[in-house]
Amino acid sequence: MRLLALILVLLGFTPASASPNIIVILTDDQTEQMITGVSNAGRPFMPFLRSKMHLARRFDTAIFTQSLCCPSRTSLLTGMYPHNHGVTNNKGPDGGYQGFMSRRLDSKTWANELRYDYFTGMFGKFLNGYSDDSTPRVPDGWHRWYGFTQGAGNMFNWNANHNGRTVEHRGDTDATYSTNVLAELVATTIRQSPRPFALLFAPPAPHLPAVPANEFRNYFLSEPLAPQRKWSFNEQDVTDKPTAVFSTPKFTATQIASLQTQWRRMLESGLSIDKAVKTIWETLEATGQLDNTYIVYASDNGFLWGEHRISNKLVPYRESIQSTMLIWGPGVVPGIDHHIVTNADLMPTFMQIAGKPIPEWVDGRSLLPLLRGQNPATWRNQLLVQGKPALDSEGGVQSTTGDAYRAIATRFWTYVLYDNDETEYYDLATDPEELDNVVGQLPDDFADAVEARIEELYACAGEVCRAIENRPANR
Ligand SMILES: [Ca+2]
Ligand SMILES: [Ca+2]
Repeated sequence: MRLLALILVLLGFTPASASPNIIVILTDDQTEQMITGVSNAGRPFMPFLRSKMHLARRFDTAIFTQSLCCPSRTSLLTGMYPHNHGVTNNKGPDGGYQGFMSRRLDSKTWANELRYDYFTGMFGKFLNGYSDDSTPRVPDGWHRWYGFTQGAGNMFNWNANHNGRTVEHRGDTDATYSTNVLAELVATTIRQSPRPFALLFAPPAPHLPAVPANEFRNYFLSEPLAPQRKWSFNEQDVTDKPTAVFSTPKFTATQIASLQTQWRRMLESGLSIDKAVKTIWETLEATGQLDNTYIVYASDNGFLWGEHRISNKLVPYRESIQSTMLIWGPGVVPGIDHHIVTNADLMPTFMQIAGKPIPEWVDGRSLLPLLRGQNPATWRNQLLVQGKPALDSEGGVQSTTGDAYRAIATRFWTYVLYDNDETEYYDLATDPEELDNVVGQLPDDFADAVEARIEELYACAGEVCRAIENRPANR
């Protein structure tokens, strides 16, 4: 086939359609509610995105293998699970950009695999610690690189490494606001790309401190903290929960007010991301490429906003480990899809889109059959989710914040095994807010089987992982 294609090109025939383009829009700490939700006054939090949601395959059970920036981003880039790529923290030898590069994982990303066929580009926050590196370089695989090097949390006044050269952005006008600048760079790249492109747009937004653009400041001035409506908010009875949660006091009125302010700022900075999506979408439309481009919209992890008395990611509760992933593209059948998907599935999906073999190191699976509306005979019924390793790589300190665990998440339940041997089980069908840990009511043989499966999944790689995940996960 390749030879035939080559001959046709030499004879002056161009293929009917070029390889599809790929754009990943990856946001930081944006929860599902912030992506798909609507304000108290009925205004969508992301109005443009919402207006296009009916055209997307909308995966409502997108589970993170580890709800933390670097582990999740590394899975998205390489298709590997954290226990195999080894980047299980945001810093230290097993974390961050340094942990990623010391393992030479830049040679295992989709960008690197696609670099001869595609024009690849990375715009924004790559991995934590990139800004700390004394001589940040351009990781392998990227033709156009625009990585944050300084003030990664800042939306105004920031530096970037542009293909090895430092670029400074100074000022406090919206023209220098990082989400806007990065979106324009993506748009320019779309217009100028000499061949099919595969781009990662990774604004540092809406991560706290979440400084909004001037144009959206106070847009959600009177917006209440939505999670406050849940029963799980400041959970009244935590006697069912492990020690870390049981020993956590409720949020005070002052703390709740502070959470509410942060919530509003994140929503306001989300409006600039929404504008960026519009810029990208309209640029694709104007250049006639929209129908030949896959667009992925995903967050790198979820977050708890006071549920179970917690304000954090990493923990095994659904607002932390689960979100919605949206994908548009040629042949994509729109609709809500309940299959369990994860960030590690994007790498093999892109390989299939590009017509390339899926590398042997990949643990995830291609989403292409689901995107085409097929119902595969077998699919993942469960996914291993892990917290931080109990031994902190910084100094060997035992984690006491409830984030040292391994868990199995299915569509219907979560079983959590902490490194200190505490356990949790939630039946999402009867208890979607995870108010009642009923692990004590499980038959012993079921709990034993789940814990054995956790061990199996923690040791698996590639095809073995996929086979274990496909097993039934009924109670
Ligand atoms: Ca994050
Ligand atoms: Ca409870």
